[in-house]
Amino acid sequence: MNDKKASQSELAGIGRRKFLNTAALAGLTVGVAACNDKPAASAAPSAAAPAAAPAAHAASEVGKYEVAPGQLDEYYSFSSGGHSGECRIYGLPSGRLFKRIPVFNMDCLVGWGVTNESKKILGTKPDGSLKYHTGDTHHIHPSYKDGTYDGRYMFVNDKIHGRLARIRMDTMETDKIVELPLVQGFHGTFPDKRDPVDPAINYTTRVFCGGEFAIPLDNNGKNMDATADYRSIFSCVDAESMEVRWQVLVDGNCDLVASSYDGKLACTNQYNTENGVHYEDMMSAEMDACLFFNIARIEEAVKAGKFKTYGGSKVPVVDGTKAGNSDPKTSLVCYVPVGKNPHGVNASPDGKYYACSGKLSPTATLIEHDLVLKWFDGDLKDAREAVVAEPEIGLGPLHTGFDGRGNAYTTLFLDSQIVKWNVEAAIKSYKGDKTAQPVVDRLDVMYQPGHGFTSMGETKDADGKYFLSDNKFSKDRFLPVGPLHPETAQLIDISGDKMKLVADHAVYSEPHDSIIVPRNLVRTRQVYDIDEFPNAVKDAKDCRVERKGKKVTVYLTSQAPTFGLREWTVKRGDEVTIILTNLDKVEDLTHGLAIPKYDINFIVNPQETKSVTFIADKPGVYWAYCTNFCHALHLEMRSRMLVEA
Ligand code: K7E
Ligand code: CUA
Ligand code: CA
Repeated sequence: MNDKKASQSELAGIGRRKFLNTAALAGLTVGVAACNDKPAASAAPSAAAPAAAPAAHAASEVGKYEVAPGQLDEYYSFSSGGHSGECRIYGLPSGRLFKRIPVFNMDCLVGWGVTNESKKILGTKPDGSLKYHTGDTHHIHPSYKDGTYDGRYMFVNDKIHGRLARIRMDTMETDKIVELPLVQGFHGTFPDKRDPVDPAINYTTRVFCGGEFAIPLDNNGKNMDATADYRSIFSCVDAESMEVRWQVLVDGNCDLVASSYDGKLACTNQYNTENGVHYEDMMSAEMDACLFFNIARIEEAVKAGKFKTYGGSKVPVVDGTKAGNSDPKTSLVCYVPVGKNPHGVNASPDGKYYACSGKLSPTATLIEHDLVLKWFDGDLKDAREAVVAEPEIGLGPLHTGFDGRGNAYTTLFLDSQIVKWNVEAAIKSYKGDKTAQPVVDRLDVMYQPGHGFTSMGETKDADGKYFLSDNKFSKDRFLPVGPLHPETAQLIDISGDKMKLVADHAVYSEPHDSIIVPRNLVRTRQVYDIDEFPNAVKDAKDCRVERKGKKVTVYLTSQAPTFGLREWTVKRGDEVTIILTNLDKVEDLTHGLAIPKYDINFIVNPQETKSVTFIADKPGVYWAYCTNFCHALHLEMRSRMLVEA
């Protein structure tokens, strides 16, 4: 397969298959069955056969990618956690898991969803209970400055409830969550990289969000059968305030999202041009689209009052439909036709191109940034003319990473491969040059890759060292652990001509997209500043119980190996708020507080303050104890809560 002399159609691995037929589609819908239809060299994963082990390199070489005890990883990888609702931090190349960041989920370890502070971020109902307990994180992207990561924030979507969360990168904790109006299935998200108009703003101030599922705009149960009126919405959130700035009504739907390096455009691939409600309707058209949003024009339209509002939301919604945008010179949105049911759109690090993969077409469509701008100027007859290449690369292409050396790496879900293709060769081939060979390498992965991404590949500093393939199936790659398998994250060295598989990392379900960032770009703090918390209990001497009617506040500190109060007394029926400040200043010295039968469990990191509120409805003695091993006398670190009958 990897022989340089292999013909391009062999390398492309598609030959007879062209566009997917109905049988292959049936295979797609049942998951992995379609992977039987693949070249002989890439053995199909069967239930038990560990057949497809890569024989490409010696075991000794694999050691090169290990990180010895006491040594630090070269890269961080920040990963979404799918329907776990969280995000994770790994080290690369080791694949070691460092941290799970609770975002939309509840988390016992840190008390996310337990403390008052986290509940406020997550959002509550009028009775103070959490509005949602679930989330589905797919795409995680940091804020930018001058085309690369600035280490301030990461943004991540919740597909289920249509929420966007922000994670502070100094503490790696979620600090804001916003719910998008009129949106279900918020899928792709991407921060902008600079302002479209003001050159001084060369950093992220907006976050773009693609709404995948079309719904009635007044979703009040009165118009559910009028499916032709269902609409999808593209949203823009302010990166600082995390308020929704504006939204765009589109024809069809949004899926993944990318942003341009010059700040002028955001784009989303669209698999449901048909506006179908059932899956066969969504696959009926031969072509779908990639939509480009003209950010400056949209914001002018909002300023000029050319918007509507829907369903009780106050957010301005501009018209991005084809009917409302017939003249390119005033259009807010450009619809570029691409292969059937695309999945994924990625901007190349040089800012020139967007790769939009076919999924149901064995092609990647390459769209040139400047030509889209030309269309908006009225200088391109047809939006399709913005397409500069459409190489046939294999079956089920999804996501594309770039190496900064002119090559693209696309995951092939159905072929269970990564295909490396050369951008310039693809452009030449599209122009009719028969000698141009777009596909330069392919590598089997185990199995069914979803996202693949390169080190720094979504910045202008793409370094071309690693590609990580986040695979959806792992089957025979790890010891069996019952019906739910781990997923596989396969690390591939892309620094040479040939891709080299160098590690299999088992990861808990289910990562979608991740990024790989050199360690020097991430600057975290290990100890909080006590003054960041207005309710901090700054001295053990300040520990006390204050009562106002039935409301009782317990001021508490922790300092290994004691809490500031040996016991505290409340009355049955009191509303009790415990404020706990960790006075320890030593790095890594975290304490916890758990109260049996009261469902309280949270941690306080060095110099951090958190609080919980509950009704003392059960009289008796309750040992409030430290959960986080902190000291030789950790087990002795406990106080009594006395609830009088
Ligand atoms: Cu392909 Cu939600 Cu990015 Cu999953 S999406 S893989
Ligand atoms: Cu404090 Cu354990
Ligand atoms: Ca379609």
